[in-house]
Amino acid sequence: MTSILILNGPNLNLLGQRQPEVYGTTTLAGIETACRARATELGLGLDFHQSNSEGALVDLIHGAQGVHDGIVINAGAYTHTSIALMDALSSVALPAVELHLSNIHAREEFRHRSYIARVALGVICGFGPTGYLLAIDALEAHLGRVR
Ligand code: CA2
Repeated sequence: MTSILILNGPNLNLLGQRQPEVYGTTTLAGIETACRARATELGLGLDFHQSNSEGALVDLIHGAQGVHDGIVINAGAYTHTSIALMDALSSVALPAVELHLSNIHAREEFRHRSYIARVALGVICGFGPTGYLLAIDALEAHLGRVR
C-alpha cells in the first residue's frame, strides 16, 4: 500500500487554541482526522506526527525511508531557518510537499524564505486546513505518475 508521512513542526500543537485570527479554529487533531479520511478515500496509508523539536523531525524524516512513499511537511518556523530539515529531506529519496496554513508570502519578510522549498516537489500555502488535503492529493497524483 502506498503510504505517506505528514509532519508538523513547532507550535502547531497549539492550533485552534491560540491566535485563531491567524491560524483558525481547527485543532491539529481535527486536521489529522480529515487527513485520515482523505487517505482512506484514496487508499493510502498515513502516519501523522507533530514535534516541537528539530532533531525529532530530522529523525522522523530519516525513518520514512523504506517505510513511506512521500512526505507532507508543515515545518512551522523551522521552514525559515532549518538547513538540518532541508538536508534530511534531500538525504531521503522521497518526494515532499511543503505546506503552510497561512500565505507565508503575504506575511513578514522573514517568512518569505523557505529552506524546505529548495528540496520540495512543490509548495502549498494560504488555504488553511484544506491545504493538508490539497497536499495529500498532490502527492498522490505525483506518486500515481511515477509509480
Ligand atoms: O502557516 C503555517 O502553517 C506556518 O508554518 C505556521 C508557523 C509559522 O512560523 C510559519 O511561518 C507558517 C507557526 C505555527 C504556530 O502555530 C500556532 C498555532 C496557534 C497558536 C500559536 C501558534
